[in-house]
Amino acid sequence: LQKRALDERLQAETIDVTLPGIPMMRGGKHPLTQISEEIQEIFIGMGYSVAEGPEVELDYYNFEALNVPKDHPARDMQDSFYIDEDVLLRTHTSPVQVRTMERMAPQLPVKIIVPGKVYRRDDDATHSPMFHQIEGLVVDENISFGDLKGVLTIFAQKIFGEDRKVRFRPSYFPFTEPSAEVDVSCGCGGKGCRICKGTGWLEILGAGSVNPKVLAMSKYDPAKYTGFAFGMGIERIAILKYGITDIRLFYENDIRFLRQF
Ligand code: 2U9
Repeated sequence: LQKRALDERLQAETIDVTLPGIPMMRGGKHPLTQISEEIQEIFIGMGYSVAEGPEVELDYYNFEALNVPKDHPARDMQDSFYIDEDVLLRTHTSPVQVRTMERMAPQLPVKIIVPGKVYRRDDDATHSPMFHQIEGLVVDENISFGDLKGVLTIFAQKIFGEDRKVRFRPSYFPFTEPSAEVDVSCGCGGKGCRICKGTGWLEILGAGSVNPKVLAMSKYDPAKYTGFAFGMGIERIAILKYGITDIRLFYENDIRFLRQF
């Protein structure tokens, strides 16, 4: 009886080991990770080191040390999420540059890029309460605005294409003086398209010479040293590079979007 039961079970539970298996879906890097790594590689190739720091920051490092005191109107554009009076979610990665300068002074050169998450009270098709930035900082003897132009021209051409042009428009940031918004020429060649909204230019980042007040607060003598800094949103670079229409697509994890990259 036992043998018969076993034989019956063996018959019933036969597995056809020649049937094809269930294919596994292969994962890939998120488009923001891909772009971030691509940007980092470009600057690493020009001799920059990568620095990182906390996302929960002191008001001092996020604002005060960057020449944005408590009553400064620039705070309106970077409204944050406060933990208490002195602690907040960082609104840019700039506090990491300040921390790095404090730690390194008086060593030279400071030549870093800082990737990471940042937080602002913003929420629509082109703004998210959390987004990603890469900022850069160079401090040394004889650093000029010309050096900044050279570095950012190489960067724009490596990310968007060697045939692209860049243009610098005067702007204002409390931490840089003079300051500029930087545009790259559009892939449509100036004919005007959906991505450049007919202008032929795409705004890709902000930059400038480091404000001497900021250098002094972080222990570098502005009479001896100069520097430049720049900042960009990684989402914005990806949106312009791929013609993406809504920033929220990056965070919804819809496989139909993600598998296109
Ligand atoms: C130090 C000194 C100067 C960083 C800079 C910008 C210009 C800038 C924006 C681009 C789009 C932020 O993501 S965004 O909204 N950033 O335009 N950022 S200069 O300047 C610094 C940083 C640190 C010590």
